Amino acid sequence: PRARPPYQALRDKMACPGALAHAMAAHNPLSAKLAGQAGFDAVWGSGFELSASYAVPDASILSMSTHLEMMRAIAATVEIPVIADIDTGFGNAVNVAFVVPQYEAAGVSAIVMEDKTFPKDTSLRADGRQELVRVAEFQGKIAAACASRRDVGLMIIARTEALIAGLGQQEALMRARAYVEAGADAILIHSKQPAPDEILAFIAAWQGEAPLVLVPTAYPQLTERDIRSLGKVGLVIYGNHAIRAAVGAMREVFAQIRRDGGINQVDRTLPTVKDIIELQGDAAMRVLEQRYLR
Ligand code: SPV
Ligand code: MG
Repeated sequence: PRARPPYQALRDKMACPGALAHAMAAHNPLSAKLAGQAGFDAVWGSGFELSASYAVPDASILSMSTHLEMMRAIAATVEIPVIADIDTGFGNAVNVAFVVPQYEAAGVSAIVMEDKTFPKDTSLRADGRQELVRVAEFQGKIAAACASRRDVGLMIIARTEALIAGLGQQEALMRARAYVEAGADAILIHSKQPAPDEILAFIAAWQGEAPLVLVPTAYPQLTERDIRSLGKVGLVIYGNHAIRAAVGAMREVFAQIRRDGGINQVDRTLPTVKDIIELQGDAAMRVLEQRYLR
């Protein structure tokens, strides 16, 4: 049994001035385990990554159950907190009130819900359909999320897509403040501008009502050191680097095997089978064998 719920470490780090928590995206328990081994503070249960791993668009195509069951499998595998990307909350405030306890029971430490209409379109695509729900409607969804959690330690992170939708900084700030008022523990402010200017302007104007969360995919030049120096940001999420790494690695190896007409050349460049067996949790299984097989 765990002495402290996993959300506590995330909450503590996000609340600590000068500290910055970091989360790596994962699309399955193995990628989550590798993120933990690399030293990330948390796993980002990315809808984009899971959609990509099913080779479907990140546009509310996968069902809630598919995502929920993956979060359950990840949370059962890793010790670090899991931050679930629940997109728009799979419906209205009533749906959210049923969804949140299920994610909580699956063992996640935080949920991130965005203010787009259902079905959503992915944020980083050029010319995506980006339509937001009314502010009051989303406040209701946040309030429903907060009220339906069994443990108030579960973090409810509200995400505004105002900048992604091209609505400007005033709209983004107004929405972010309204969402904190409705009970959000933190605000994820997303941008797809290739320079961090609009994010930096938002952070400068933010009065620090709640910690901010950034996903710097579009503006990778902003490093953790830069972000820490700004204060106000409690968490940085690397949103799709597990699936991109996997795609790049598989492409390269598959192509080489076709080029070489066999696995003779690639074999020594790959992680060993022994390495994979260890990642599968073989050591723990052998302990069970020793202890209980009679
Ligand atoms: C995700 O990883 O699913 C996200 C981040 O929500 S983004 O793809 O940038 O919208
Ligand atoms: Mg997403």
